[in-house]
Amino acid sequence: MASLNDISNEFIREEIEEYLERPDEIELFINMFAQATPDMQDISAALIDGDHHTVDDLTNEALASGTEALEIMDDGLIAGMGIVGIKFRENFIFVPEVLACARAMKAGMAYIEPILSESGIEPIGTVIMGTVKGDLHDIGKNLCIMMLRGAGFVVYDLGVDTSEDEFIEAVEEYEAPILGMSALLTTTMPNMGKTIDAFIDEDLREEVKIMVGGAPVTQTFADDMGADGYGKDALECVALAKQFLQEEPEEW
Ligand code: B12
Repeated sequence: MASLNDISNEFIREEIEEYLERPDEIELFINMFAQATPDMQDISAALIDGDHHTVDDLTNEALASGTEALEIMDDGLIAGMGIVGIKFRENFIFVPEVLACARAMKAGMAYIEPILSESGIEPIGTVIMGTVKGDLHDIGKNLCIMMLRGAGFVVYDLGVDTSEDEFIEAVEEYEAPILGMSALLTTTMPNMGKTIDAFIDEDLREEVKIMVGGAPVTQTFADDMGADGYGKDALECVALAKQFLQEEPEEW
């Protein structure tokens, strides 16, 4: 196991010492940042600080110096957002600060997205993605979309606060064989199940494979509501979508 001193960035060391209390989370984040390069730690630090200008500059510089887009996304942006999430959960920071961090994350993602989407491969399938009704969280969904596009999927993004009818209309309009739903709130998670029920009511459930995700969602929850798959991160989202292509649902 790594120790705090294995993290070169002083700001991140202080953040871990000051705001993390659970031993499992302390260990997780020390290990995560200790294996990240100093440049990636700097990106995380700027993101945690809500400094979108610095995230913008550092992401640009890291790409120019040859760092892989995926490494920047995982070790820089997502790692930093993990600390932000804990500080928010424990009421050390509030919505305005989190929004500043989300803006910083978006500044970095603006460079990453075109690279991950630019694979130039033939489209392999169509996916509809959206955050469910009542839920405005879209960072994770957008990461999934970025990775799906990078893997060759055509993705229609319905955005946030998406109603059952909007999901159904999009699946019908684009004859999409795959639907992905995201939820970050325990109060909005049931809307995934309601959407699945709405597909059943419309006699469309057999036409589409449905995957779900978002921090509070679990495999058990996904199974209980009748989803075809659950993914814990953007890589699993892509793996699921590819797996669904192998098991093509009924033709439109
Ligand atoms: C950023 C954030 C916000 C931002 C959202 C900005 C934005 N544009 O998204 C703002 C400030 C607006 C916000 C608002 C609120 N938030 Co908020 N937010 C967060 C925070 C800190 C980070 C979420 C995030 O972006 N994570 C990073 C991404 C990369 O992770 P992710 O979303 O989980 O996505 C990954 C996977 O889950 C998966 N995935 C995601 N979707 C999908 C879909 C599919 C199909 C698949 C396969 C995989 C998949 O892949 C993604 C990439 O790896 C979380 C804390 C946390 N730990 O999650 C709280 C959190 C989700 N928020 C919370 C709360 C309470 C709120 C508010 C109600 C606060 C308030 N009082 O107003 C409001 C709700 C607004 C609303 N109606 O939605 C709570 C939810 C608690 C609960 N049990 O329900 C959390 C957990 C914080 C906490 N208190 O602990 N929030």
